[in-house]
Amino acid sequence: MLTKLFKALSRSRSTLADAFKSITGKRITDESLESLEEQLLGADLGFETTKSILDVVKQNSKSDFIEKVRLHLVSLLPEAFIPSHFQKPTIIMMIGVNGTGKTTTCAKLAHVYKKMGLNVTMIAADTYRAAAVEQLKIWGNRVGCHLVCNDKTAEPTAVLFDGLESAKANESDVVIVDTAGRLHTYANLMGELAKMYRVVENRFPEFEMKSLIIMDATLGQNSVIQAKEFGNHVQLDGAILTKLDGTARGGIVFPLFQELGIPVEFIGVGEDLVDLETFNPDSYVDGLLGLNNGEGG
Ligand SMILES: Nc1nc2c(ncn2[C@@H]2O[C@H](COP(=O)(O)OP(=O)(O)OP(=O)(O)O)[C@@H](O)[C@H]2O)c(=O)[nH]1
Ligand SMILES: [Mg+2]
Repeated sequence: MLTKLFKALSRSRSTLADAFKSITGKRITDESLESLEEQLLGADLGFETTKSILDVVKQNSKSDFIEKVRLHLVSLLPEAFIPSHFQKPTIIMMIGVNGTGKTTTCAKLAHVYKKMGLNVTMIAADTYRAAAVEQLKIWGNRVGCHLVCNDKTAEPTAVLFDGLESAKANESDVVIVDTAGRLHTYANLMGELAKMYRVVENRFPEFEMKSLIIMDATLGQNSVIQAKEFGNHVQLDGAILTKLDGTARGGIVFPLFQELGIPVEFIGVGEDLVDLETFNPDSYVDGLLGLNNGEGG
């Protein structure tokens, strides 16, 4: 059976698989390596990863290099993410630029944790975009989880405070906070994010906090640049890569980890509640290379 991730990676796979197919079983020449390099860069693997793959191909040109490439790619990625690995009740701040999929992903994530039997609260702390709260309310109903919002305030920190009080009273295990889309250049919005973090640190020490950057994979290298800029302002503990189903840029996961050291935790593979896959390097690489139907070796 084809996994959802494997299907979502089909466009990325066609670029990459074609690139490797074009040199398999042939004598490797400078021209063929150049063409491979071009295709790998085109799939957003980034310069460093591309260069290291070319080295593997050159060293193994006489053998079946695909297996070597597979092992090499897996070694460049973060370990498989295990959602249940956390000690204390956890707050997950969902941040990123406009339209990357933050609100949708809040709901998908709530669904993942709820299915694990955990008590989940979502906090609608995007007080900027009209209808943002309404959007999360609809998702909250579908997930069937506790949702805290306040249409009457334009102060995200106030919503966060109320939400955390409520999550505490409710004995929530996981609190997912939807925030407004912002660019690193919006100094006031970045300052506001820092303020929200301080509220958690100072007033809710019983929670562990982590922030995830939600990145739109269709933006390719630009999404890595955005993440870098965000990382200059706030601590980033992980990333969720969305919209993998609509892009050939699945290679972006490599520069994200290689250049920024931000591990991917989940992958968005569609617009539904169930379209979120826990990141696993073996399945991901298999999906990119067209091996094992994406079932991870
Ligand atoms: N195909 C696909 N679409 C997605 C995915 N994740 C989100 N979307 C779509 O992307 C669009 C934007 O999603 P939102 O969740 O509203 O994004 P946001 O980051 O909250 O947007 P702002 O609050 O305006 O910054 C919606 O149409 C979603 O359905 C995904 O993994 N795959
Ligand atoms: Mg939103």
